[in-house]
Amino acid sequence: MNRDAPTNDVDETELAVGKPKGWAAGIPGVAVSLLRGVEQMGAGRTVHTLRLLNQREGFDCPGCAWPEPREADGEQRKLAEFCENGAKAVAEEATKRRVGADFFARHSVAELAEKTDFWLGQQGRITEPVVLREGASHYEPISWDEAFALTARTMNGLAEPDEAIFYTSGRTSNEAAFVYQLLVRSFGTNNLPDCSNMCHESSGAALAETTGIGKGSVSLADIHRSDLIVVVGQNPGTNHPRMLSALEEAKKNGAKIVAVNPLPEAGLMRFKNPQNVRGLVGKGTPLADEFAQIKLGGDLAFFQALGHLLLSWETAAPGTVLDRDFIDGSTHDFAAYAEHLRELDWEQVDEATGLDREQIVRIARMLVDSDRTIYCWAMGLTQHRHSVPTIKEIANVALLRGMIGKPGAGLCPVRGHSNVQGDRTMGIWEKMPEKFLERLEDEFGIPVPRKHGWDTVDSIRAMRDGKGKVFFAVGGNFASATPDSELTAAALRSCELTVQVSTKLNRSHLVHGRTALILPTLGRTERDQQAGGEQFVTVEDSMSVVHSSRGRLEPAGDRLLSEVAIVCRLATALFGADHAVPWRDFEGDYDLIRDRISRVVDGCADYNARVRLPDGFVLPNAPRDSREFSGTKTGKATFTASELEYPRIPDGRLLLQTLRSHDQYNTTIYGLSDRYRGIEDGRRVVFVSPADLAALGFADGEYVDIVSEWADGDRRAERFRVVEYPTAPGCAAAYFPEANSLVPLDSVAKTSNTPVSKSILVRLEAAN
Ligand SMILES: Nc1nc2c(c(=O)[nH]1)N[C@H]1C(S)=C(S)[C@@H](COP(=O)(O)OP(=O)(O)OC[C@H]3O[C@@H](n4cnc5c(=O)[nH]c(N)nc54)[C@H](O)[C@@H]3O)O[C@H]1N2
Ligand SMILES: Nc1nc2c(c(=O)[nH]1)N[C@H]1C(S)=C(S)[C@@H](COP(=O)(O)OP(=O)(O)OC[C@H]3O[C@@H](n4cnc5c(=O)[nH]c(N)nc54)[C@H](O)[C@@H]3O)O[C@H]1N2
Ligand SMILES: [Mo]
Repeated sequence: MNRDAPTNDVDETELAVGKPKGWAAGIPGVAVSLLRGVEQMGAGRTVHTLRLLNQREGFDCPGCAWPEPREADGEQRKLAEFCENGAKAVAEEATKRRVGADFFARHSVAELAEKTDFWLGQQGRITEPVVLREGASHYEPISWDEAFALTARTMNGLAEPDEAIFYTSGRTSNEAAFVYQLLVRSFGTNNLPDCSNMCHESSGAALAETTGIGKGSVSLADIHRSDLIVVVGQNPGTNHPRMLSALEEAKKNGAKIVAVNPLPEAGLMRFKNPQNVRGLVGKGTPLADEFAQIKLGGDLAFFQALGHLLLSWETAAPGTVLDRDFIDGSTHDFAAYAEHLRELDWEQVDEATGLDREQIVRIARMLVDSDRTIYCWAMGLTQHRHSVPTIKEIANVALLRGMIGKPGAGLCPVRGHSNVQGDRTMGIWEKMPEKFLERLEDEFGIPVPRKHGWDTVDSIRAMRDGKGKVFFAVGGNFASATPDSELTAAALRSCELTVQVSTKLNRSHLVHGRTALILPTLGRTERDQQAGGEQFVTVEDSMSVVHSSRGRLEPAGDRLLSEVAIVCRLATALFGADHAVPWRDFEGDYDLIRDRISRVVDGCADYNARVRLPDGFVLPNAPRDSREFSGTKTGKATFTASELEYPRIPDGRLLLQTLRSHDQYNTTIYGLSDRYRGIEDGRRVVFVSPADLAALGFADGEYVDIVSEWADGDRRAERFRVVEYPTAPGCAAAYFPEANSLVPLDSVAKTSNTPVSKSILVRLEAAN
């Protein structure tokens, strides 16, 4: 096996297109996870590492935020509680390849900037802090002390704290997130954009209004117990593979599944569970009972149609459809919602969804026949102009039947990054509620700013306009993950200083400010040794379970610092040794940070003790725990009436969504294969339906430029291979981040300000 990084850049002339698959996981999944592990880590380390993944004594998977089974719910962890893509995520981090000072001496920044994201990520773990000095062509080593001094000097030299921006990606542990937001607020700003701004922000905004808490209301056990699961705008086979086991178990218990998606994703159709023999050699379990092949952005219309049908059936046969007790006792504004949906323009529903009316009626019937319905969704719903009203519409339909706050039922936004939900709980948000800020102020006796900070999109605008001058990122890959790649790159380049706390090389190291730092950090798999002994950290999964994670592997290098240590040392450089916050003590013993978390963060009392319980603890969630909605304005769950909106597609145009292949973790490209969709050895593809190809005069295999149209002009992404694919008519797809340059910065969801990455108006032009 070759453990060296590829020396050449990828050659996409090898790109091959085969038939899409109708099932997910099974033997190829197992084989791929082992192969990727052995390639990057060697055989012994692969077995050792995967054995600890998601086990109580081991570390939390750095992949997605899907929860583990809990004994408290009468459930058991499996011996191998991970999936193919989790194993890839671990292999990426536990790789034996290294990027040290010699690497940076060999490659200029200009040369590295020509490489693909795949190549960059494949070079291995960064092992020492490096600096790119103003005007220099290469990164060069710098001592940790000097790196912190340089950062502190630049930050302290700003005219005001609001000129600095502090980004977080969702892998950061609760402890690191807590000290990081404390540093940022001690410095005097709330400029804390995070990946969530581009991810589930729309879910948070919608749910805060309807149920009073911006999180989901189901547990893993609920999924197993439900009798109907509606999966909307989500591709679990690739992005949350362990969810397939949960869906399979629910099916075994008699549940039905409805999949709503413009693409017939393999993981929604049939699952071959690698954990059992039937799954490995047999046909597997069929999943979706109904597949509604909806058009991009048609979901608001779809859920209004469902709501309309339920309401009219109730009128026809009172007392048979709605959960009247729940509606009368626990909700608000039902009358206005019902009045709004009394009439429905079915022609608009037809145009918006592209679905058969009969299928919509069948699905509405399934809702009526179900006693325990769960609604799951992800990026297919959150990254549209009208995402917030769309998610509120799902809540409406759930409320009609009382499907919240009872076993086997509820709302389930399926989170992305493994600790994105925890970071928010710990205060990573540009607009944390007053209660949190007040407690922070009381706990530490420091003034905490109240003016809301910039989110991701506003941070880019601020840098573009010369108002944001220092950009600091704990994790992530801001330059690649954000919209309008060229504009964002120019914005980053205008900064005085950019600092990236990273594990691996990525585009954000090459799209840099006048001076740039790369600060290498420990990954979650690695042992974290501090003055007070070996440390563990804590994380929160998609279902609000908080638990510990302890790295076991030898660190990738002896100069790496933990994220907590980096934040604490920077704080000391910034504020001096006798600051109100005992940064040094925090660095030495994370229990001291957890003591503070228990006093500042809601629901975290007695944190140190409870995270040491074998399965951790579950954060309180009033809607789920007691059917209470104390977080809303009225103290009741809120029905909302929204105008029917959907994207219009002019003649000769397509709507483009940008999504993930099976072989990437966001901007980290594991490989060039999108197995389930039949793509091998390439990523610059655009999936188009046969009918659209015929209408537009293109054919499978041709090369096109994709041109997006926006009020301020066109944006072009060159040379994509056309792939004829069974997507909904009018709706095309290409991979993120290759297509990010097509997303206009100002194309954002109302209320949540999330970039509209799932409906970009484009035309195709023959490539030169
Ligand atoms: N292996 C792996 N795991 C991951 C990630 C990864 O990159 N790789 N990323 C992590 C992160 S941060 C996140 S947020 C999640 C993302 O998880 P997903 O949301 O599953 O990710 P996407 O690839 O963006 O897929 C969006 C899905 O929604 C569908 N869709 C798009 N637009 C619409 C629409 O208008 N209506 C409906 N009904 N469907 C639509 C698409 O066809 C696609 O199936 O996964 C997490 N897990
Ligand atoms: N067009 C389009 N754009 C999108 C999306 C889309 O669907 N379409 N999805 C959006 C979504 S849902 C999200 S969440 C964002 C993701 O945005 P980000 O979170 O910014 O991006 P990632 O690719 O997850 O970040 C990967 C980098 O994180 C670093 N890293 C990995 N592990 C660690 C660690 O333990 N510590 C530290 N410090 N660094 C680490 C590595 O250097 C790696 O290169 O992208 C968004 N952008
Ligand atoms: Mo995400």
